[in-house]
Amino acid sequence: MIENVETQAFIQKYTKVLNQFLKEHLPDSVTNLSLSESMQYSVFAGGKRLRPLLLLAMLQVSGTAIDTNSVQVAAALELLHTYSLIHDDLPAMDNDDLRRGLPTNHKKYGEALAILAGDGLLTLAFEWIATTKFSPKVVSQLTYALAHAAGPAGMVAGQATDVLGEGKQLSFMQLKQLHKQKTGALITYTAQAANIIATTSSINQKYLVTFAENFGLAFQIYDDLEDVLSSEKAMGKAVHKDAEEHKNTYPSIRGLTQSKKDLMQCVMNCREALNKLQHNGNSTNLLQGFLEYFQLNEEEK
Ligand code: GRG
Repeated sequence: MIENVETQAFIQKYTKVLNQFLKEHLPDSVTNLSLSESMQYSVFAGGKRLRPLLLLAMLQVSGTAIDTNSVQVAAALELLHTYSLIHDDLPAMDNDDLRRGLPTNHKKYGEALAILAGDGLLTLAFEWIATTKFSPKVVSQLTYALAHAAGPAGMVAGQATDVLGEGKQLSFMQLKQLHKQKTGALITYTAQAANIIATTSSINQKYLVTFAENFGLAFQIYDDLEDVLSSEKAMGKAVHKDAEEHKNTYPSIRGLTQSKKDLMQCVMNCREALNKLQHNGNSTNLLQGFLEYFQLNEEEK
């Protein structure tokens, strides 16, 4: 899907590194076999590893060598992301039977174990950050930023607004805030974490954050658009659910044409942030490649 050769090679290399890290360390971190199976099921169900890859790519762009400690933080972020999807799919939330073309965790293991698998992944993410060999200062900054992004001032707050807003029409500003928190906060963390870990001062950190903020919003608008435009087969999950469930989405509030323009604006903001980094002497081609994710195919344009 991604044609940028540098980005493609990076994704290929580090997806392997991340998967290997997860395979080596996840089973040892869980002492109950059924819980372990349920956690591993969702972690290895075919996720793109987008957030950890972005974090590692940002480190590379900032001129910091990627070592095992950074991979451990990136893998922790994937654990946390996986928890959010397991809980999001539960009957009390989105009530989804399919994710990535496979039965959702609660469909396969039952609701109790799915809730516990999510709880386990969330807490283990913080354990993995705490046990890196980074300095206590870096560990504490990484921990605070992740708790803030994922918790009740970030992703959990966004999810609450989403669940409680079903059937009620949110204003555009409220929708933007919801998306920023529910999906954007964890993606913005990739830049915050890279800035905390970075050992060089060669990068203007605020542009990396601007890139990630716009990437996060673009990611959710794209997902909203795909729910309207794509088929169930292509998505690996049920589609057209947002409209059926009267969910607050970009297409429902902004309309299809304006949503596509909003998506393009976010992508342009990402490009602008990268251009500013480029002016400061950083090679940003690797991150440019990640923007190809937002291309709509011919029928969707
Ligand atoms: C349950 C507290 C709690 C939060 C859930 C992120 C989230 C909050 C819900 C997901 C809702 C959703 C489907 C949003 C669309 C964008 C999105 C986060 C898609 C899934 O992320 P990908 O595409 O997943 O990175 P993969 O399958 O690649 O891991």
